[in-house]
Amino acid sequence: MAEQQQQHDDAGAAGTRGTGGELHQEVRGEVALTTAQGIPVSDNQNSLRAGRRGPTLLEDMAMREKIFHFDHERIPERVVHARGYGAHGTFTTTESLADVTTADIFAEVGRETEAFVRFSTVAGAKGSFDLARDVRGFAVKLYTRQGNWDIVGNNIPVFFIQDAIKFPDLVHAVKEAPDRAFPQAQSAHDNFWDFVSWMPEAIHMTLWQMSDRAIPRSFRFMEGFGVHTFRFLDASGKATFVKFHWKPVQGLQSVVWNEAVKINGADPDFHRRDLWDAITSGDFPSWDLGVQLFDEEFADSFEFDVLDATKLIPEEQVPVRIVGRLTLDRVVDNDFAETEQVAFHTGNVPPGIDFSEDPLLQGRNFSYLDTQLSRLGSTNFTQLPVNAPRCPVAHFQRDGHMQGHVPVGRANYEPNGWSGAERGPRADAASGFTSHATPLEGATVRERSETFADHYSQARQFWISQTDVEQEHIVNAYTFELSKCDEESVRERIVAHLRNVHPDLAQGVADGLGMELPEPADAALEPRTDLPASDALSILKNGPESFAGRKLGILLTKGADGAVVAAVRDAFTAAGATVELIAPTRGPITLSDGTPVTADHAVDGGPSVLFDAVALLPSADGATQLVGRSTARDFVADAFAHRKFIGLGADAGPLLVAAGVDPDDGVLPLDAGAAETFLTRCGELRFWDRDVKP
Ligand code: HDE
Repeated sequence: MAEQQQQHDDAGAAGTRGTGGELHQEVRGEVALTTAQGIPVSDNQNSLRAGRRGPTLLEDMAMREKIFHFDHERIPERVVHARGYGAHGTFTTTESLADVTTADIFAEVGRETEAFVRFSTVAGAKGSFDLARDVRGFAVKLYTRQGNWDIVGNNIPVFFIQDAIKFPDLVHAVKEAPDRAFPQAQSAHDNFWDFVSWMPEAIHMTLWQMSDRAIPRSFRFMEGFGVHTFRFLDASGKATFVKFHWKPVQGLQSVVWNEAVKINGADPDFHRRDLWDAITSGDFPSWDLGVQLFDEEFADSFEFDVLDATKLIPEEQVPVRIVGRLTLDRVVDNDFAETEQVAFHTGNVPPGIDFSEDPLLQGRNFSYLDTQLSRLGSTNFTQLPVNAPRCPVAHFQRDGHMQGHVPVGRANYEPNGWSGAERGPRADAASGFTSHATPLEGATVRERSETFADHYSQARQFWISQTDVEQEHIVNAYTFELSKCDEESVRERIVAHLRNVHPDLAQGVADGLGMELPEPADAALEPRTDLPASDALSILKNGPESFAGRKLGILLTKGADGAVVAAVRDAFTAAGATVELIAPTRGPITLSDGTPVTADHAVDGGPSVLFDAVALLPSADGATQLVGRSTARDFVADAFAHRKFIGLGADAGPLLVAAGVDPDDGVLPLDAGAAETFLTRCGELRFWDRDVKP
């Protein structure tokens, strides 16, 4: 048998990576099926039984082992952020920060650091849909040469609560109600808004959550934020405060709510499929890492407390300095082994980076390590390939469930009198992790500083920073969510808070709900009205500059004009966009010039919500045929209602009429010569001037 063994081929289809079992047995040139113990299996179809029609024998160890393992395949899902999607990449330092931090990752320009990222929704279960209106997790693990650094952030720069002690209440409130076990993956229900209505500190975050930030078009088109204030430490121990930002090179983009609802039905995996498709097609998404650096003096003079995670520091006040770029260029080999088992922890910071006293961050530093034990079942989860540091690891932590290391030598304690290999590692004050020498004072109290008391001013600042379209979406979102609350008092208490944010917002929501304006809620501190608008807070002011990375859907039929289809396809593909074809059936069809094409979607399974813009290029006969199909009419009506650009082929007119669409300047005549113009207009992504109410 030994001769038949071969070295494990990492790329082998049935292979395993990095878990021992590196040797495969071979049979007739193929990898031999074995049990987990390596015993070759002779038959994987029939269990061992007493006679052809007799009972199965307990002695069938191959079957027992197989079913035993299957029975225990699942592990507890994350208590929040259960639904997520991960990818590998590289972080490249583009600016040295050696003047403010000893962190090795920022020591020199050009340094490359391996990275793993997991994006997620917060409230939904692991199997929930991608386009829930929700905050997105944006967790980054950087395998630095001084150990793992995790920036466990979100796509929104502030949070609902100021103190970690409220986190279980917040999460209980937003998740499905415990008695009825619904609703799933959404905040549009009484429990969530009831909780918020008693927690004015949450109001600022709900403005972000009701904005289109909570329905991103893709993980690729959203920002990430470390949220809390951290510290950088230089060699002398001097601290500089820092906030972390990830800025998508692809620009920001969201969908509209009516579209999100339909995407969840058409493709519940919309976001994960998007990331998978982009990376596997070589269109690697990137984010610039930016830092906002400031000192104690700024912190003392700033209008809000930099330890309060319900506040941000406007970029106009402290500019974001770009110091590196993260590029995701490899999908995982195995979702469970990598994305499900990856364990992030805010406490994972290398020397040169330190925490602040933010009470939310302090609570997180306890929670993340703790949760991994119930999720991954052993303190040895750091040995899993996705969690293992890429730098050497040397410590005296020993044993525990599923210990995969085999430590050698006699010493498992320190200090010891052994020498050489027996002696083991030693701590070093010069190169080891050090904490900032923060002067602290005061008696033990359960009190919050009054510098945390202003709950509305930044909410107002966010509101006035939005474009009209974005404000309209925020009003609609609050109206939708509160209309799902059966308790009138909940609706009233929320609108009472909104009165402290902005009169237009409160009035818009009250009108949408058909209620009288309640009295404003009592405010701990009088809301300020002097904070200026900040353009960085708007999505539409920070959109992309082209259609690159976006998707065009071409609805066509047999006999469609081959020259136009080719011109549009070539123009969009050359610009870095993806083009997909939608036809009455998936089977091959022939275009007018005899070109055979195979559709990517049948029209019933390829609604326009899956695309950023659409072109209608049926033949005259085809248009007549499509007019009779409700899904084709919906394709057009939805694209129009979602304010998408529509390219209109010479014979597509009847389809517009059937969809009830009255063409405007966002519906562009499309022939072979107009492909480039259409592409340029599509770069604006939406025709926001269109006067429609989806
Ligand atoms: Fe988390 N959070 N969180 N959180 N969080 C978790 O850790 C927690 C908070 C965030 O893709 C859990 O491994 C507490 C803020 C992300 O694996 C848990 C508090 C921010 C992820 C946990 C917060 C986040 C988590 C669940 C209040 C943005 C997914 C499973 C003090 C800055 C990471 C797990 C991944 C996951 C606790 C608040 C981001 C239970 C106690 C604020 C992106 O440990």
